[in-house]
Amino acid sequence: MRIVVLAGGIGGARFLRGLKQAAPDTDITVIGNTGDDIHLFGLKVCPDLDTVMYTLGGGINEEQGWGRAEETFHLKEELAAYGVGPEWFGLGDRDFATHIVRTQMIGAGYPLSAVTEALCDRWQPGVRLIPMTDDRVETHVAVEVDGERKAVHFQEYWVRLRASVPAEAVLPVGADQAKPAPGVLEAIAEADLVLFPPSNPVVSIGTILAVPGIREAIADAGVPVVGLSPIVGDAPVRGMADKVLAAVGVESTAAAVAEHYGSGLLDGWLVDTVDASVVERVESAGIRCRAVPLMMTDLDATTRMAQEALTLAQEVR
Ligand code: GDP
Ligand code: FO1
Ligand code: CA
Repeated sequence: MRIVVLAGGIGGARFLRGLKQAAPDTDITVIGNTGDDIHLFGLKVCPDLDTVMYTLGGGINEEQGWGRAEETFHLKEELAAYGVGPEWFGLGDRDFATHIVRTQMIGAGYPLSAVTEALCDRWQPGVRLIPMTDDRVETHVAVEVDGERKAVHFQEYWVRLRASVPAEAVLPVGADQAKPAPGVLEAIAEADLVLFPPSNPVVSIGTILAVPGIREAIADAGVPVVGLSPIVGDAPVRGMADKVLAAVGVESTAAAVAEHYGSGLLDGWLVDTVDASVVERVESAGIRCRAVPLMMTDLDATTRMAQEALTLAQEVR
């Protein structure tokens, strides 16, 4: 069996650990979001790709959910001593090595997809990880700060501003001109199943779907497309999904997110048991829906979530 998963960072990565356990003999291709990518100190940083790679490869900081375990910050401190920022973005010493290798390879002419494959040679994530595109895409967020309307990089919105100002629009800059990375459309065409993990529907999965050709390939693949809600009890489990959903005019509920994807894309949708009352609403939108526990508290719970997604896929087939 071949499964394609569209993934952001923490939500996608943690779900993938459960999926690997639930479907051990399965060929899993992960299409990773690169809209969060940022260039800092001359280096290209790919937070969502790295979160998937480190989480599945055993190098993640488990408590934080991003960055390296056993990290130190000497380099950041030395840069700050020279007055070189930004100080608001925490790049650790171990993590820096990944960005140096990536940037060096890109400078030597390798596309991001080839670089990601090379980095994964070390981490052995047990899935094939492909960036959504080799082209530069950067999510920007339109905000109003002190009466001035401006667009800031997604990382500035989330990490520096802590999503404390309303997001008025979310712009995947460059997405309209981007091409799917080599292997992306092929993996979708050859898949038996496409899964949307409980990743951010706007700035993770929404950004991947904004790359021309990807949404169409999924809709045309003729295989079940099953998603898991990142919204539980009308709020994101963590992060700022409520803020960016508001920016695209979608309420922060498990049902509204399913309707936002729509029955043209989604065949099945899992909501948490606390949201069981929305099952009928989702089904009346033409999407098969079940309520099951959706909190990824540990690997066993996450594995059961992945099993539920596979069971729902059988039903909608
Ligand atoms: P990010 O790129 O690091 O923000 O990660 P993703 O986009 O992959 O996932 C973020 C989403 O994961 C957030 O909207 C969270 O609500 C969701 N999430 C995190 N942990 C859980 C969980 O245990 N259960 C569910 N259902 N969603 C979760
Ligand atoms: N998140 C933070 O909240 N603060 C940070 O300083 C920070 C640094 C960072 C460095 C590398 C990396 O791969 C991720 C990092 N993140 C940090 C997480 C990241 O900003 C976001 O959680 C994701 O991009 C949201 O999807
Ligand atoms: Ca992300």
